[in-house]
Amino acid sequence: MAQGQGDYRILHEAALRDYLASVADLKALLGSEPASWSITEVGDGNLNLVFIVKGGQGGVAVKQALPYVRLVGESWPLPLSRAHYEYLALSRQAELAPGLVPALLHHNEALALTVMELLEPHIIMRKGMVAGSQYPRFVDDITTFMARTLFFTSDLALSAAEKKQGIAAFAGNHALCKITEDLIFTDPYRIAEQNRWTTPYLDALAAELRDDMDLHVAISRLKLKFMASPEALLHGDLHTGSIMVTDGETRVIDPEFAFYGPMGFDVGAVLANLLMAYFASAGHERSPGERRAFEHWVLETVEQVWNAFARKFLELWRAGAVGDAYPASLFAGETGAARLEAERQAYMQRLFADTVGFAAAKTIRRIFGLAHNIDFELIEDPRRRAISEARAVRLARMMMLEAGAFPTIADVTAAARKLREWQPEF
Ligand code: SR1
Ligand code: MG
Repeated sequence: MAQGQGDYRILHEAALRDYLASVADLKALLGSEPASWSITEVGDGNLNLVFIVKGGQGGVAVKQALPYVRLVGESWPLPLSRAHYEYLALSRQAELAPGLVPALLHHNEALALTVMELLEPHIIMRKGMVAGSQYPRFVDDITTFMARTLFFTSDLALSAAEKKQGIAAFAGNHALCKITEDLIFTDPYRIAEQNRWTTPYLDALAAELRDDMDLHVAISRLKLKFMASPEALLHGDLHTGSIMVTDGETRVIDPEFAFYGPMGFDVGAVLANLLMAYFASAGHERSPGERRAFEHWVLETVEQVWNAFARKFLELWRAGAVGDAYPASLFAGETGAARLEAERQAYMQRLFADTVGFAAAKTIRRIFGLAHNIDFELIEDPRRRAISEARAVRLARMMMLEAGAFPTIADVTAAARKLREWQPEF
């Protein structure tokens, strides 16, 4: 049956039960009588409804886009088409990074609804990190995910025509890009109704962000790069709330912000959220030094994420760059091979600089913008929270303004380690 936009309705529990029961494969997968299925709404993100449905045989996760931003309400409409782009991105990521995204079971375009494999006993990585848990598989999995999804959707691996078709397929997701353009690259640096921060401790810092023209130039350069550099298919919102983990598995979820953008935006998102978890950790301590082992692991992970990502990306490039960029015919012989290798190194150096800048932007938005994260929010004492946040912001400002001071990832972790001991005066 053809389904148009008019067929959209929000499926709450009863309607969802009827809908799932009407899809033969899902009914069989869940097993038992539909009336006995348990249906629980578990969405704690900012945009959508998410249900866990369990039957006698099995379970599924169901995600439905709302026609507005859940966090704010109906006053902020948002296109349902984001469910289409999420489905498209998940399908592509499943091809490129098998086993690292949830399996897709069903999609209904008109209902903006997707049914996926139920990830159990996985938890949202951010929640695990607030509790101080370490994830041994994370580095290898997330770097495989990023290296493969970014490399294979770039001009290094695709023909110019394929690449442009990819850009076109995601170009309509501009409303989600606009959220990022506003909430990450603009609002934290100006008076905006929806901004918030830990007041009164961070009031002065918030005012500084609004007055600092060097910072305004730096964030605007990053914004332009985000808007005008379709290097590869990005996840677009790759924070630790978009990653589900167990000790042995990692799954990347929620790519509704997917579009063709600068690679450093995804890599920077991962690093920023690890660094925020690091700074927040002091606020979760019940006794001094209690979480040192966890904090050591987080900084080690920051270093390993960049190093393993860069290694894997370069391996893919060296092994089979059949894209239209850097034509093999221009790099023949020993001299050509040496020049191409030097160029690869230079490319990674530029990507690292982008990554550092985007990581800084992703940090500042979580402390002064609309959407915060539980790493900091769950620190109950506002002064302790502000201390952790001020340390993260100080590092972020340095990363944005003094890019030259961070030629390697070890320079970032060294600065973070030092700032962990800094006591802001408030
Ligand atoms: C209004 S949406 C706020 C944020 O939630 C998503 O997770 C994205 O990070 C977005 O910026
Ligand atoms: Mg999300």
